Amino acid sequence: MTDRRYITTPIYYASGEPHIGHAYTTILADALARFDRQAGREVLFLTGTDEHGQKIQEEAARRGIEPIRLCDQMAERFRDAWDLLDIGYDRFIRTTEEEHVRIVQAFVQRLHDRGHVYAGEYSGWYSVSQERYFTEKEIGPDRVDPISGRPVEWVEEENWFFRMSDFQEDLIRHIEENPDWIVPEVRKNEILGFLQQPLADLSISRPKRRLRWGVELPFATEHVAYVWVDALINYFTASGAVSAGAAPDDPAWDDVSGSWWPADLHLIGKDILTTHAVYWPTLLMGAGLPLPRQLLAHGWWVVGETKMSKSLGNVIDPLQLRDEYGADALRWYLLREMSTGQDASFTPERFDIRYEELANVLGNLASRALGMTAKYRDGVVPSASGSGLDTEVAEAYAAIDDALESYRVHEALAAAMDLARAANGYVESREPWAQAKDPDRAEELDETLNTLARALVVLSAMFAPVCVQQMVELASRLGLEGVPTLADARRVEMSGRAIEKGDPLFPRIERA
Ligand code: ME8
Repeated sequence: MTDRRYITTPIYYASGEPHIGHAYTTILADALARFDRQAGREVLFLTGTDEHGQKIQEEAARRGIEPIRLCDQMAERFRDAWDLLDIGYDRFIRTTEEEHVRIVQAFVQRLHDRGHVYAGEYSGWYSVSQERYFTEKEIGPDRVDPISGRPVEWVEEENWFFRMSDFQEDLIRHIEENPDWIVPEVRKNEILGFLQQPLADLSISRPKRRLRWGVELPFATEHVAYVWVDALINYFTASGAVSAGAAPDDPAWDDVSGSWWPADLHLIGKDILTTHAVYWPTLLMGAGLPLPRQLLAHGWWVVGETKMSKSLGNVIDPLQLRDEYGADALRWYLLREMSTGQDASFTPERFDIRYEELANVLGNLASRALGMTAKYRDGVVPSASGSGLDTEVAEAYAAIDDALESYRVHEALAAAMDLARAANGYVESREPWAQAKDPDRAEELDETLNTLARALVVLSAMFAPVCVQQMVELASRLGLEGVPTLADARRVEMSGRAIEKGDPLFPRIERA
């Protein structure tokens, strides 16, 4: 494994407010980035907003403002939301940035110069909601797009095309030779199934008379780039592989080795799998660039049976949940509740159950261990040679390593919670309150309290990528400078350290 990792989220449409779905992908990326940083890797974590195209143009018109005003407002909203949810991205990209616009232009010019584009007529069924064409088969007799359920429109126009079909065989070979390139496997198979049909060429432009809000094609100035081409290139722009001023034949395009390109992981929802697993790699092949190392397509948050989405009007506001329960609790719920890759149903009841787990297992353990150390040993962790819970700690480490290897974040978190549960069980079996009553058992009590303090240090490191705020708090109550890395956590010397009891980390919340 490299000691650098470049992780991306989709760039979200600047036409709507951030919702739980966006928050999920971004929190997942953030937690993975935090686990990586904890393991000593240098990370570039990219997110941002997708600001061109018909969807944005129409939303701005609906609101009676200029598209750029809408984008400015929404980019700010996404940034604020990510701050409130403790998302530590390294770069927030906006596709209206000058740097990105110039790189898109150089990229498409490069495709042109390498002979991969041609002008032609296009006709087909277009979904503004998804900003893409769908086939007759995909839209079915009702003529709605299969993802949002919204009607599609018939479009006939002059377009520039990318010879995507030329790369079909290479793409199939790439997927077959790299079985983990698309995870989970069900998504890989979906793409391989899709690639059994001949691939059509990709329309990469829109005439300005229909759509003005986009990046002008340098070789056909009466057209703008198709928004998905513009959007996908964001990952390349932010890698710093070529500078904004670089010509399409600049040698930098042929040697990206010093840069962050290729990305290690594109995290996406399964709704945008085709664009990422077919359009994007073939565009990169056309431009002569290396492909991203991996795509992870996660499932959907659904309400009842349907996907949560702005166009369906059934979205949950993550910031409201954060105001009620705190960012840590929301992050915990989303990451613990969804098995990476599968759909999950959002319900307030499940949210409460997951919150109670934090409060009653982890929070309760901290209260008990810190409280008893305060009460029985004047707030100083006693020294002891005992090795209580060592087996459970080792098992939790191994389970977390194994789970993270294949992005089963929910399992890694379950293993951490299991350790907290085991530590509560240890308290029950040791009965420190009984040990405290009997002066002959002072050494036993020392061992109990020392073991619990060491377990809490390890737990603070295991939960820190998710419960960002309260694990910093816990580490500080344990007398530490900050949360240790996972590797260091099991070696922290606790004997003689002054701790602080404090209030519950996850207080009981009365539901209105
Ligand atoms: O598609 N459950 O942007 P978008 C889980 N701009 N995740 C969900 C979700 C749900 N119900 N709803 C949305 C776009 N998401 C393009 C992307 S990338 C070059 C361009 C998440 O605002 C999930 O990550 O519609 C999904 O892929 C993404 O938001 C779509 O966000």
